[in-house]
Amino acid sequence: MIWNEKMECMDLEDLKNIQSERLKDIAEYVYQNNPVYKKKFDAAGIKPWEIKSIDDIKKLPFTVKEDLRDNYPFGLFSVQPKNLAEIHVSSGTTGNPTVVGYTKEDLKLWGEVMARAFCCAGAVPHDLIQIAYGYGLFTGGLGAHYGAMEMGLVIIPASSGQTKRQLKIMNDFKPRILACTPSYAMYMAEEAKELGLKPRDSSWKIGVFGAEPWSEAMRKEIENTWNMLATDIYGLSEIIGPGVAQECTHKTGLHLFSDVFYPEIIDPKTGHQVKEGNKGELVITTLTKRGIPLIRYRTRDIVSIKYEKCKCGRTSPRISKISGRTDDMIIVRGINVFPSQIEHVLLGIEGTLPHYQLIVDRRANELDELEVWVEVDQKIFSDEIKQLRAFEDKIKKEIDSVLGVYVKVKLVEPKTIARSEGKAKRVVDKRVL
Ligand code: DLL
Repeated sequence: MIWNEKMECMDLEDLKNIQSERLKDIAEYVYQNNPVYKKKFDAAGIKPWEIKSIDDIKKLPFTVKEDLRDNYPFGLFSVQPKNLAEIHVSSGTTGNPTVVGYTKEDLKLWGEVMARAFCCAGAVPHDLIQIAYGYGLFTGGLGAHYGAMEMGLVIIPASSGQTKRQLKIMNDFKPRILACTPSYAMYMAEEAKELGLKPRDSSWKIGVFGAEPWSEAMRKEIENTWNMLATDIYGLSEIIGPGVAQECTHKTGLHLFSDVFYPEIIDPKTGHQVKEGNKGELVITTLTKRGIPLIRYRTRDIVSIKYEKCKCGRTSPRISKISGRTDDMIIVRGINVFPSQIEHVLLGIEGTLPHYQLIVDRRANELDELEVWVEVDQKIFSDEIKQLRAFEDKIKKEIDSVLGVYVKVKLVEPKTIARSEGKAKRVVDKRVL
């Protein structure tokens, strides 16, 4: 089922016309209503009325996360706080958190795009959905909630955590859809097995997983373990939360709802758009949001995009699975490494478990070192030291042959690495930079 056939299957020329109209409108709107944007536009020497079509977007200045932080809490908003309906906060590791706000209209938009997303994943009205993203200031829980409400799903607002209770709910109420982070889906499988449940017999048949990078190998692992279709959902608080893009059941890229979120893929160094199909940083302009519309927001997420029509009938462009973030990239002896690439290699090796962590360190005046901690089967642990070393070597060689980088490997026993009910912490950075 396609939630909004008119918008999701629109002829690309018509879509471009809508995008152009909306860009003109939003550029004018932020210029009139937000002093920070007015200053930015003036500094770039562009007036909103000079924007004639979506192709002129290149003339507009970028927005970066620091703009939000520097203007904490409400400086980038285009409405007075009293005219908002809801506020969310995404916690950063340093400095001020990022604050975003929604007007009533924005909340409707959020419900709309999330309803599109659930339909993409294969949900139909009256399906039961267990929402195990955190509710609260994080956008995952409530965003999913509004979409589920909009499309008429039966909502179980479980929020994240209390894993035994999650499993009891699944077992007793038999929801067909599970929405949570992929790492939490794996954690729940582990707990289920310990409780004597058989994950493959579970009622969950569709997973709507996102909020963190996860590899194709992890998808396979989840699909095999739970006997379900695992789909990828992407989004970020600054743009709306979850609901920016979502895979359909063909799993050939995530449909990005470009009538409302206009995507560009740029070379992060030059800021120029890259050719269709090439990887680069995703930049998004919110075309209709009112509370905190963002112009050319640099997500730091790395994707490629394609514009061909999908087998499902949707014409909305598709982005590739997010391969990493520009700021998540670890440079080991000059080679760029993303955690998801390591994940892919690890999960392809028989005997490893889907729980790992990357430790980055740098001794004084030396190069960065990467140590990969990975849990392995108890069976491997009962092997002799010699066999353990051989297994470590096998992992090192495999990583070297795929990524061309030499790493250290440390095998650890099951349950050594902290489990996550939300976003998993894959990288521990010990460098003092
Ligand atoms: O994570 C919103 C969300 C909630 C998306 C639930 C999907 C599901 P933030 O906390 O602001 O918002 O984090 C946004 O998370 O820029 C990406 O780096 C990463 N991210 C989100 N979805 C994916 C995904 C929510 N499917 C940041 N694959 C983004 C990889 C993802 N990374």
